[in-house]
Amino acid sequence: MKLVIAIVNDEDALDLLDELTDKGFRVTKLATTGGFLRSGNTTLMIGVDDEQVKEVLTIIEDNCKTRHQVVSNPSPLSTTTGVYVPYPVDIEVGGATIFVVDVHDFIRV
Ligand code: 2BA
Repeated sequence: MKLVIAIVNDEDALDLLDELTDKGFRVTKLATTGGFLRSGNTTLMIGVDDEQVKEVLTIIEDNCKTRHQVVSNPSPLSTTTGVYVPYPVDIEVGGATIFVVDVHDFIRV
């Protein structure tokens, strides 16, 4: 058994959740925060049999879009004055960041 941990954009999360549950997968949704942007994202935990991993990855890929986001990054105006001015930086976020990990035990009581 595997645990698929998928970090996705909030805007993609509900459609993705719908498709996964419609197809019979069990999913846990967590409200999470990205360490870099410090903004909300969604983490889904999906426990599946080994042979179902490929189908889950395809569903995630179909539902999660890559986005460009402009963030304000403080940069030193001068190293001697220590004055910082924000400047815009374009970064690409997602579609999804996915970890697939082995499950040692799966227990439901
Ligand atoms: P954040 O940490 O908020 O990162 C959002 C986006 O900012 C990243 O998109 C990436 O494009 C950029 N970014 C992150 N760290 C950076 C850095 N040190 N320098 C330059 N740019 C940086 P994604 O790579 O698609 O990641 C989306 C979200 O997935 C992340 O949100 C984080 O919540 C999660 N994530 C990504 N890689 C991870 C990892 N190795 N471990 C745990 N969570 C991860």
